[in-house]
Amino acid sequence: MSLPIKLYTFGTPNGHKASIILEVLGLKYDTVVVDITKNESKSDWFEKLNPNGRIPTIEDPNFKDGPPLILSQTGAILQYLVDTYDKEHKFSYPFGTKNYYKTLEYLIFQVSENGPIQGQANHFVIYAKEKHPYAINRYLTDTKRIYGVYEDILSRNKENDSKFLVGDRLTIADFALFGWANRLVNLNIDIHDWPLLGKWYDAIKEIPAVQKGLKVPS
Ligand SMILES: N[C@@H](CCC(=O)N[C@@H](CS)C(=O)NCC(=O)O)C(=O)O
Repeated sequence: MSLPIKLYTFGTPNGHKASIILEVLGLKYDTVVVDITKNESKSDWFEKLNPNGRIPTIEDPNFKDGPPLILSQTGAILQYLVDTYDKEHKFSYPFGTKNYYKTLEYLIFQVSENGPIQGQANHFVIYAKEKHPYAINRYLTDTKRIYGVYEDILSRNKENDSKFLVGDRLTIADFALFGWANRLVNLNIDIHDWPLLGKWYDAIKEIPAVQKGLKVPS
């Protein structure tokens, strides 16, 4: 890889998923701050990159021989980065193997259930001006249910004492979840209420590259 990747981001759980994987893979990247509190994610210039108007987005000028690849949706970003830059499979499994598909399963679980449901919980518990007990209860209950599912996934992975979601190594399924697990505290939920997840969380949080990723944008 020669030129730095551009990361359009803000300091949110989805933004941190992207910065953490870039750090963990040791990739060169430049950060462009998109201040979502000022609605910059809905500005014309940003929506030209991502019609959905949400961070993060990456732009990889090294994409094959053609123009840069512009990519949004954290599931796609994380998959693209390991497919392209983790040729030794330190944080992924070879295409077509059982663990490749299990990683995909839990990555999709994260982006389609964990992120949106916890996001709604955040909205109704923290940001909504009017407090709706029905909505608060519904999304808090489902957020806790989903972390219970992850605890079960960890407990079923007997390789390496249930330390990882899939097989014997950290993958994008773990890093995707970590971005959101790191914000559970905002809902007054302690990840250590699930013993395996608590250990999983503490171990990932100690990784220096993860700590760097969590500080992006500075
Ligand atoms: N499904 C998207 C969700 C991205 C997303 O919700 N980003 C939030 C920040 S965590 C955002 O940009 N919010 C600002 C807005 O909606 O304008 C993904 O996985 O990348």
